[in-house]
Amino acid sequence: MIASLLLQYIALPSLVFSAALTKSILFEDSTIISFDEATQTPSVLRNASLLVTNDRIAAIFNSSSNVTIPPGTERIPAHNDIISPGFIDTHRHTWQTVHRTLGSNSTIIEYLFRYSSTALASQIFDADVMYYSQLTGLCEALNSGITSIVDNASGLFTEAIAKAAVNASIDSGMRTFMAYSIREGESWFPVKAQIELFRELGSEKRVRQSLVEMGLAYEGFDGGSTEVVQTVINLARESNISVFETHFVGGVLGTDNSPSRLAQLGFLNETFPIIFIHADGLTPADLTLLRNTNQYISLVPEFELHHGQDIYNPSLALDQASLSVGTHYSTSGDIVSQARIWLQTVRSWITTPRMREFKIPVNNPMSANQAFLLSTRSGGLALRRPDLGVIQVGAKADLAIFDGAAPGMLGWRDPVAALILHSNVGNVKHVLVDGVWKKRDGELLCGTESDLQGNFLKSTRKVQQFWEEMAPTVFEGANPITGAQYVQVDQVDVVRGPLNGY
Ligand SMILES: *[C@@H]1O[C@H](CO)[C@@H](O)[C@H](O)[C@H]1NC(C)=O
Ligand SMILES: *[C@@H]1O[C@H](CO)[C@@H](O)[C@H](O)[C@H]1NC(C)=O
Ligand SMILES: *[C@@H]1O[C@H](CO)[C@@H](O)[C@H](O)[C@H]1NC(C)=O
Ligand SMILES: *[C@@H]1O[C@H](CO)[C@@H](O)[C@H](O)[C@H]1NC(C)=O
Ligand SMILES: *[C@@H]1O[C@H](CO)[C@@H](O)[C@H](O)[C@H]1NC(C)=O
Ligand SMILES: *[C@@H]1O[C@H](CO)[C@@H](O)[C@H](O)[C@H]1NC(C)=O
Ligand SMILES: *[C@@H]1O[C@H](CO)[C@@H](O)[C@H](O)[C@H]1NC(C)=O
Ligand SMILES: CC(=O)N[C@H]1CO[C@H](CO)[C@@H](O)[C@@H]1O
Repeated sequence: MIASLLLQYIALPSLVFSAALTKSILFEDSTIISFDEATQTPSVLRNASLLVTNDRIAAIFNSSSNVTIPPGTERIPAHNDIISPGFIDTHRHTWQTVHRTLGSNSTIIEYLFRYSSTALASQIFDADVMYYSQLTGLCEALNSGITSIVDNASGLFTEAIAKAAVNASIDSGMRTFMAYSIREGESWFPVKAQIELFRELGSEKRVRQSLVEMGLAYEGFDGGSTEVVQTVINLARESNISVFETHFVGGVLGTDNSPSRLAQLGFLNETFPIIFIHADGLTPADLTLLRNTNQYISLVPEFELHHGQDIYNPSLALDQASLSVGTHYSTSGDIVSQARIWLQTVRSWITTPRMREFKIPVNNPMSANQAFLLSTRSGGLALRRPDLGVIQVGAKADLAIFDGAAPGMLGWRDPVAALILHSNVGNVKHVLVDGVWKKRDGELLCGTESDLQGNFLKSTRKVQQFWEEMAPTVFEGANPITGAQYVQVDQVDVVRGPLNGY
């Protein structure tokens, strides 16, 4: 199997064209994390080279193969490097970048009613704030080796703000699946106008020629009006969408857009992918539906643990799961951190109960390889894009290349373990999206056209002041959606004596 992978070489039409029409990059003599279809595991190729031609991986080979390198190919020595597929984030509210650090001790209810409230945010966001917040967030993601994002960033606020978000996504060069949300009850932006704008954006030449593909998001399957639910279903079916997303939380928080609920509405076994974000309330019936219709969930480990949400059930659906950051307003913005947190959490869930029975586990329930696949290929499968999240001939040239000689990496034997357990964002040396350099030798090539830093800082000051001046939101009594009681929990103090600050 390895041999057939190694010697993969297909005569892409572009390879026989003259050098002027093609652009090739050769990463020479490296370690490549490919994928073995037969065993469905990562396959490590050592002393191997990778040829990128235009937007695709054109060849993977070693010194014993006879591959013709197109004239004019750019040669990149990569002997100490580890070449990984770019990471895939299947859900992020990138627009919230400007809220960074504001929610360091926030609760989920405060997030829902305050920081993610588009009604509140619309009081301070304008097209500029949106553009710089969105672009900075996407640059942060590219810097960490993420090459595809499903963005829950548009269709909100106003037409100008939504357009600014799309502009930032195009300008970033991130492969973006823009899950444009249809929202009911926003007097300033009625559903009809939202749909018109969705259609307009999808038909714009500038968008069609970019790496932004339009998708849809909707949160009202369990409470929206029948009319809007049907409108959204029809819109999804008649538009050529790349993805449909919905938040499936359930439990004390409500927002129960479960696979079971969508199946009841006859909207689950569709030709496009439907991604269920969080899936905290997953039931065995939901899991069966996901498997039968091949739809995926999006795990958001760090965000959920920050708020103490119960994410045990989704851990039983890992064969239909992908990873995401959700919102980096209070968490790290890279997928490797999500993979690492998830890996160690699942390990602990499975082994701790056995140790409490005075037993000693002799095997480890989850491997670094499994975490790596969740970060890469599973995201591609969630999007029904087998050409994303893998290094194979013919796949998209979306790559994250790590410096294996960095202090925290040096000496690695297993490149997958090196990435998942030992790397940090600073070790990401090169990033390519669609064959285009987005980071090269540690230098980020994103947002270079404008004074991104200066403009982003202006936006953060404005937005931070807005939240600081707003009275804290007080939660008392019961939640209006589910009736669950609000409760105070114990606070931790690392200093002896009475609770001082926090
Ligand atoms: C090239 O790949 C083949 C197939 O995996 C392997 O047997 C061979 O040892 C490799 N050669 C070198 C020089 O790495
Ligand atoms: C890779 O190349 C090095 C020399 O650069 C050699 O020592 C090593 O055996 C090779 N590894 C494989 C797997 O062929
Ligand atoms: C390599 O391939 C080229 C053309 O595809 C051929 O002319 C050449 O003889 C081959 N070399 C070896 C060592 O097989
Ligand atoms: C975190 O909580 C402490 C104590 O309530 C408060 O002083 C601090 O401002 C909070 N930080 C944020 C970012 O809300
Ligand atoms: C988006 O970009 C286009 C093309 O550069 C520009 O004409 C338009 O004004 C921009 N819209 C916003 C809201 O920034
Ligand atoms: C549908 O969208 C994809 C990209 O998401 C595009 O490649 C394809 O051409 C579109 N098909 C039609 C009929 O517009
Ligand atoms: C989903 O739809 C396809 C195509 O119409 C059909 O073949 C398949 O049986 C359906 N699966 C389920 C679980 O309904
Ligand atoms: C911008 C934005 O947040 N859009 C949608 C994404 O998901 C939430 C649910 O958490 C929707 O309410 C938003 O409209």
